[in-house]
Amino acid sequence: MSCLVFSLPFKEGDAALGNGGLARLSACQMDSLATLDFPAWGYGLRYQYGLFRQIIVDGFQHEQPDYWLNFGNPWEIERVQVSYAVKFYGTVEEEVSNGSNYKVWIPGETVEAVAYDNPIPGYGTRNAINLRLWAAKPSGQYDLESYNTGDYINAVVNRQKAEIISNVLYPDDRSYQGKELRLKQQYFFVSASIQDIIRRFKDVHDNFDEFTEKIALQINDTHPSLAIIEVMRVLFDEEHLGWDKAWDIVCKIFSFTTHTVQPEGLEKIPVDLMGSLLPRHLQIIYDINYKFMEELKKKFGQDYSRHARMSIVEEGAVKSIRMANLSIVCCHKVNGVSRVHFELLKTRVFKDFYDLWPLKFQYKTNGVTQRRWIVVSNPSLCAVISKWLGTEAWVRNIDLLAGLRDYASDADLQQEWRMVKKINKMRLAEYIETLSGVKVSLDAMFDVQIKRIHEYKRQLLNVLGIIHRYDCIKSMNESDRRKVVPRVCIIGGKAAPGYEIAKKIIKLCHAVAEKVNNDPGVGDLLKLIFIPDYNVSVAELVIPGSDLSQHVSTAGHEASGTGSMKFLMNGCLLLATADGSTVEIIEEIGADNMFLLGARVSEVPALRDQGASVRVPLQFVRVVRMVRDGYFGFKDYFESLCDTVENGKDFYLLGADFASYLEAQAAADLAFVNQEKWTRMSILSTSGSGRFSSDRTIEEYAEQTWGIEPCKCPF
Ligand code: OAK
Repeated sequence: MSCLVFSLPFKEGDAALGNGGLARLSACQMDSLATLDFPAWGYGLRYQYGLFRQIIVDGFQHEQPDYWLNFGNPWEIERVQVSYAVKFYGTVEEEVSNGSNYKVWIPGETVEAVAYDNPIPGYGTRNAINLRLWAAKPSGQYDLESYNTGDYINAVVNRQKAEIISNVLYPDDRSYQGKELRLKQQYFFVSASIQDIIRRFKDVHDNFDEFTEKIALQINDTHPSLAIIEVMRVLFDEEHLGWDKAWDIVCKIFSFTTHTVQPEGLEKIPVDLMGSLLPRHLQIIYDINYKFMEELKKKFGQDYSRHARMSIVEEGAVKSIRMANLSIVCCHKVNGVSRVHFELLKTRVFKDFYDLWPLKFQYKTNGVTQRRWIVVSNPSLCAVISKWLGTEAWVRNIDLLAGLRDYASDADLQQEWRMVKKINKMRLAEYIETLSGVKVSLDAMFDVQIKRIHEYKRQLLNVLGIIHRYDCIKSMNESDRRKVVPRVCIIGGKAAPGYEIAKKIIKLCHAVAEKVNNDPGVGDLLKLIFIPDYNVSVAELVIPGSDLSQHVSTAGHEASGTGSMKFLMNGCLLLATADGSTVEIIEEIGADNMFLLGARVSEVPALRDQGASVRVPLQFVRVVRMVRDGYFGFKDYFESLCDTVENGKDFYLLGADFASYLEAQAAADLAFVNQEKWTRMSILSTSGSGRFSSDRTIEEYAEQTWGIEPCKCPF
């Protein structure tokens, strides 16, 4: 049995408080908010256990807890004095005050939320903003009943249960299982944050007249969307502002960004669960929905199927609250994260809502921060860029990167550029050797796919392509072999613990690597490395050392994708489908400077309709057969994986795109042989990456959605 555990040589581990692209996007946006002097705060949960650590045993993924606070966290400031009581369960009663009836929520359980502040300093400015994370602690009021009845032991045990709420991050970023603890986490986070926002506002204001001018709240996907209902509850039930005034405020302060494409990926909370945990919130949701349905009737008459599609409450075997519908109804803006995503929202995912409120819908193409993804992770490239631009100002003003375009063919820059890449490849090669024992050639093309493992992201397409390459090399004569461009194929990513097929893809990577890497007849021409425990620190090492990077999701499935932007900034060439933000990347750097493949968004439905009769190349049939026949071992285990791409079940169209994938790979080989051409393409990639800085995204949000301006620190 072989077991691989490896620690990166960095000074501290990641605070892995998110699953993937969605959370990392927020981190980039916080850096931009601080650097651009915006007065903004972020809120989140201080999980004791972040995303699991992935270890690989005999090629299989195993999960280990990530107790990241083991050695303390020097960057956070515990604010014991900033804490709020968060209520759960209980009943709703009526109360008369000043001649009016009000609802009062009598909770069944109360938990304390304690603030931990994580200052985020801007770059080149004195502005620092705050990321406030909440930790759950037992409340003084917790289970008073047991104390009173003398059940001391039970009372102490129950107090400890409170802490469970912020214990662990759910590691599956997409499936919604209607778990009570997850809903508890969401409300805990939301309630504490809203109490904090209102308290901070009330510290300097006597009434709510200026609330909508001072506060803008951005809902990052639907996970915090209960915040909308919480503000409604506080303003209506506790502040007694009246329904219309409270509703007006809510609609003005909240905006929503959706980060998904699949309608089936949208979050739904079972009504029974909501009613038991948050009884008053469920009533408010029903009231909002009732008024919304009345509005629909006025607008569309008796079109009941439209009403049913748009309703916040979904009827069915499990009656549920559709959190996306709730967010759209209550927010003044609904944002997509790329142009393709926006088109899909308008025409498919939220078509009914777009027909009703076209002006609500917008998009802000995602971006990443150059300060982390170039300056911190690639200091050598950073130095070369500053030297050739004659300034470091691009670190705050990314548009200046375009100035590199003029030197893309300059022999001196090209030489320095290649040297930087070599240094980064050396670093990566050392890392690979330490963790896997495999020595890789620096002359080989480092071809990388690192991201969460998902069927739609098609790591399987990559592995099948590697098998094809291996098969070709095996059948070549000596003179043909000499023409092969050596490749080091690197794959990394975590599979959700319960995602069987994703775990099989990881195992297949290892099984193929075992065969290929130990085949003396192949040698340096092909190596396959699976990098375990992919995380941000690993990305910082891998991205600068990559030549080519793959972003090959089936068109129409990746809302944006931000990994591609990090590679682009680091001068890696992209091998990609026209999906998510790649479509906009093509516009910036030109299709000639990348390797495009696959069906386009508009072609996918027709291909799917063809089912088993879709045209699939023989090479595809052959490589799948090799896996099925046990060429890489584990014949029975891989059978269900092969079934996902054959016999009319190839939903993600690996077979249909395979020929095009191989062509794109061949074009990459051809370009790599001509190092001048390759380096030019690489420089043009970096110089064209300016649009994909989170600084631009944040400026767009500030102007078009939040209506805020920079607020420079006066000292
Ligand atoms: C996860 C759970 C629910 C909804 C969305 C996600 C998610 O991770 N979405 C990802 O967001 C990124 C940031 O916008 C995008 O770049 C990815 O394409 C998208 O999958």
